[in-house]
This record gives sequence, C-alpha cells and structure tokens, in this order.
Amino acid sequence: MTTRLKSLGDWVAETAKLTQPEAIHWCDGSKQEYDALVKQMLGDGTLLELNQQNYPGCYLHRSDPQDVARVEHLTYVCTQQEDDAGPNNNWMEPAEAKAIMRDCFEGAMKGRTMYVIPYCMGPVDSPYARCGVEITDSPYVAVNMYLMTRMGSAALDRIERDGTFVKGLHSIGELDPERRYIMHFPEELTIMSYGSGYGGNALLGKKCHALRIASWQARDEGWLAEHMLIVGIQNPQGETHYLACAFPSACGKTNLAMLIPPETHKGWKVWTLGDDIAWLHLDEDGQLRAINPEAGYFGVVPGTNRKTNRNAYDMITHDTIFTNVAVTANNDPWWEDKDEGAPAVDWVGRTYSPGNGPAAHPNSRFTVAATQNPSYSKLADAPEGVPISALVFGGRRRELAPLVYQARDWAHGVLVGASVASETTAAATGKVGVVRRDPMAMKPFCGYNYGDYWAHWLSFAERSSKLPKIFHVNWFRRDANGKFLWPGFGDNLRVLRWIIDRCEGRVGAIEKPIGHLPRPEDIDVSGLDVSNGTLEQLLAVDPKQWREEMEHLGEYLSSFGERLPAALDAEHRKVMDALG
Ligand code: GTP
Ligand code: SPV
Ligand code: MN
Repeated sequence: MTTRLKSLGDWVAETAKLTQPEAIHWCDGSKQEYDALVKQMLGDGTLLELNQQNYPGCYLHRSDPQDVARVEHLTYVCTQQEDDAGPNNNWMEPAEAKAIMRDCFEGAMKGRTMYVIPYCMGPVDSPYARCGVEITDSPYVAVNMYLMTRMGSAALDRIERDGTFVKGLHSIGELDPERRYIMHFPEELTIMSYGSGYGGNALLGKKCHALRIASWQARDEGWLAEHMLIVGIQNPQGETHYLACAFPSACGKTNLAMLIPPETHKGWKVWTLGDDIAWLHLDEDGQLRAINPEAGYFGVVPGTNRKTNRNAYDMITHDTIFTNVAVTANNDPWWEDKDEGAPAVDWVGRTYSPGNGPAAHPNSRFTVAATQNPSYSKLADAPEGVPISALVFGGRRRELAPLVYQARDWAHGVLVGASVASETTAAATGKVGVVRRDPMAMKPFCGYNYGDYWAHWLSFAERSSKLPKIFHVNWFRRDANGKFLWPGFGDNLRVLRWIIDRCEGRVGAIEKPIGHLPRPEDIDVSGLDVSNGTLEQLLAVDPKQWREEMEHLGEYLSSFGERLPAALDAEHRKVMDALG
C-alpha cells in the first residue's frame, strides 16, 4: 500500500531517507495485520502471553522501567512566538527544536521497520473528525493505535479526500530519559516524539494530536478539544442526558464514564461515549455537541475490581494489552486492589517482594477497544455526536472542594474550570500527591496560552444562549484519618442526578459565594453508609480556606499578564468580594 496523496507520499519518503529503516509497512488496520504484529512481538519478547484460558487474547508489555508515564518537563509547544505557547507550556524556538529532532531521528530506524499509520480521530464519516498519520518504529505503538483509533485503509481514504492530515513522527530511540522529547509544532500540524514508548508520549493520536494540536485548531475554528469523558445517564422514565466531565489524569474519568448504578437505583442505565477526550462543537441551533475522537481506552489498571468497576473488570478479561502489571503464579495479570489472586512476578519481571514496592506499576494501563465495554453507546459512532446538558469539572482534593457545586452562569463556569487544582498522580513522572493548578484538567494538554484559551471559552456565551450548565465535583475529600468521605464509583450517580435535576430546573439549591450547593436532603443517600454529619462535611464550604484558595488563584491568573481576559478577572473579583 502507498498513497495517491503527494504530500503524504513525499513526507514518508523524506522520513525514510532521514531515519533509514530496513522496511516500510503501511498499516491497513486489518485484524490479520494486528494478529501478525502480536505474533511478531511475542517472538521478540515485546509482548508476553498471559493465561489464554482465563484471559484469551490478552498480552503483557513490560516497558523500560524508566519509561512508564508522560514526561511533562520534556514536552514542548514550539510556536513562532513564545507568548502563543504561554507560561503553561514549555517552549522552544521551532528551528532549534527541529534541529534537535533531526539529530535524534537521523538513522534512528536502522535495522527496524517503519510503520506508517493513517488514523482518523472521530467517526470516519463525521464532519467533526480529523485525521493524522503516525510514522513509528514501534510495533507496540501500531497495535495500540489499532485498538485506540480508527486506523488503516478507511482513514487513508479520508486523508486522501481531505488532502490534509496531522504529521506525527515517533521513534522509541534508545529509550534514554536524557534524550527524550515530545515536540509539537501546532502552526505546521506536526508532532515529533523521540525516546519513549509510553502511551501519552508515543500514541500520537491521543494527547499530542487530539488535545494539544486539536486545541490550537479548535481555537482558530470555534470549537473545543477537551480532556473530558462523555457519558449518557438514562433515568427509569427513559430520558437520557449527556454529560462531559473534565478531571485531571488518573482522577476518575474512565470510572465515571462506565459506572454501574447502585442497587438502590433500579431502572437507571449508564452509557459510555468516551473516557478521556471530547471534541465539542456548537451546532446550527446553538446546542453544544460532543464526539469522542478515540475508539478505545488506555485506562489505569490499579483499583479496578468487581466492586469498584465491574464493567471495566469484565471488559479487560479478553483481547486486551496490559502494560506494566504484575502476574500471578498461573500467569493471570494482577494489580493492587484487584481483590483476587496474588502477585508472583512484579511489573519489572522480578519475583514479587513487598519490599520492592507495588507489584503493578501505579500507572500500569490496559489498552482495549471501546466496543468491548458492556456499557458502550452506539452513539459513540454517530457522526453528529451527542447533545451535552452539563459540563463538569473536578479534581482530587482531600479538603476544600465540596462534593458538588454549580456555577452561576457560563462566565462563572469558566472561572470554576480555571480554578481546578488537583493532587498529582502517577500518570506523569514527578512527585505524586502534591496539589497543583490544572485548569480545565488541561495543564499538560492545552496547546496554547491559557489566557487565550480562557478567552476562547468565554466567547461561547456570545455564540449561543443554550449552553450547558457548568458544575464542579470532588469525589476525593477525606476525613481526619485520611479515609475518603464519599464512597465514589457507582454512587457518584447520586451526584450526577442532582446535576441533571438542576439542568432540568427540578431541584433548588443554596447560594454561596463559590456557587450553588445542594441542600443535603437533595442528595439521595438511601442505602448508603453516609451519615448526615458526613454529608454535611462533604458539602461544607469553609470561607477562610476558600478566601486563601481564591487568593492563590488570583496570583496564578495574574501570571498570564495581558493575555488574561478581563472578564475572567472580573469573575474572580466577584467571588472574592462575595467571600468578604
Ligand atoms: P487518565 O486515563 O489518566 O486520564 O485517568 P482517568 O481520569 O480516566 O482516571 P481513572 O478513572 O482511571 O481513575 C484513576 C484512579 O482513581 C483509579 O485507581 C480509580 O480506582 C480511582 N477512582 C476512580 N473513581 C473514583 C472514585 O469515585 N472514588 C475514589 N476514591 N477513587 C476513584
Ligand atoms: C493521561 O495521563 O491523562 C492519560 C494517559 O489519559 S496518557 O495517554 O498516557 O496520557
Ligand atoms: Mn487522560
């Protein structure tokens, strides 16, 4: 297979000249191709077979132990003007970045196969979908792209029709953390990634394209590319509301997107549209609609069990690639809080010993096609996407942020999104558990200056009078002993119900300086072991703590200088004044 599109053919030829692969393989996206790549990787040890009776079609990949997460300090946005990337991104002059990358890629694929992967982010027949081509020397990347995107011939057809695509060049290089770069050139719709095989660094359709490059394009074209799950909540009367929710990495998107209603909630159904990324567009009627650009999940494994997420637990029992989990004595995959079996060999391949830390890496992941999800919504394939009733922001906060609150209006909602802060997780290298500002859960993914991004968000109010309502949630508030106050997981539906009732004008609220809060009696805790006192604690807003928080937020917002929209500053001042 080659291509009729000259720009693509030329780029592949140029890249081959630079990287000097032994062979070039154009991926057609067929099951036969996937099977052949798996077989090849089983042969060279890149994949290990798991117990095929218990886990048919499941394989384990052990990454280099120094290559287990996104590397934010090595991720750059290379725009002509530094200010366009903003203080929220690492910036490098494009010519300098390209020189570094040329040096890295020169001869990088010697003796290896170069895979050319045409992919489509979004349903191939959707006007909202966008395509790219990833060139990589990693067959692990190729099989992950097969599970995660619409990849191969159909995507190539569309690319040839559109005549345009995002160029993504990737090589695992030497897997040397000192020679690792994830570079973005949004002005040229180009990505170059070197030295890592890990998901977010290497599967270029995901964070690099569908968030960093797409957010840039979305600003120019009037839409939004967000780090959001998309979920449909169907009540016993058969009405379905769609919500898009932005939580930082490893803060519960996959789990919320496929939650199972609690026992007390007979007749409720939850439909998964997406678990990580949403592309949001206004339609002709001013309704915000969402598509999920992805076709699979790259999800956090630890913590998944029959009680927390039965859907995910069942989904990953077949045709799944596991990365960096442990294995049991009978070669089943194992992870912390699996609640079944025991680890025999840890994620790096050593005999398990508690002294070496967790058996599975805290950021171990599963890769699986979305269609394997028991709660998969067929509308995930609808070209026009689904109408969004509410946008929900959230973070992992042991204190301060209440279980849920609602923004007064769109502009205040943008401030609420901009105020997201969260304890860091193992999804990125660096310290875990430190609170950092993560506006809209996009700190690692916004491909341009946050000041401009907030202005873009605010501009939606001028374009539609039917925008979704905006909320903030926190499932992670803890008591003095460090215990979670809220049961979370399936019981989060109880909070989503309040959110939907607010959207429908079916329930009242208490007005506070930070926004509208539920009256405790409006959160249905039937059948739960949550006392009135605990619920009050979950909904408590401490004015002194909040004043401090808002002061910090003010300092942070000011760091964007002239690019900070005056309207956002004004929203911030309103809340400060209300807090007194
Ligand atoms: P990325 O894929 O990194 O963007 O993460 P994500 O937001 O999809 O996070 P995910 O749903 O995979 O959850 C990450 C971790 O949080 C897992 O270990 C979950 O078990 C845990 N978690 C998810 N939801 C809840 C919840 O409601 N309460 C508590 N306590 N933990 C949760
Ligand atoms: C995240 O870190 O937010 C992820 C995993 O969803 S990765 O694709 O590696 O970015
Ligand atoms: Mn994510």
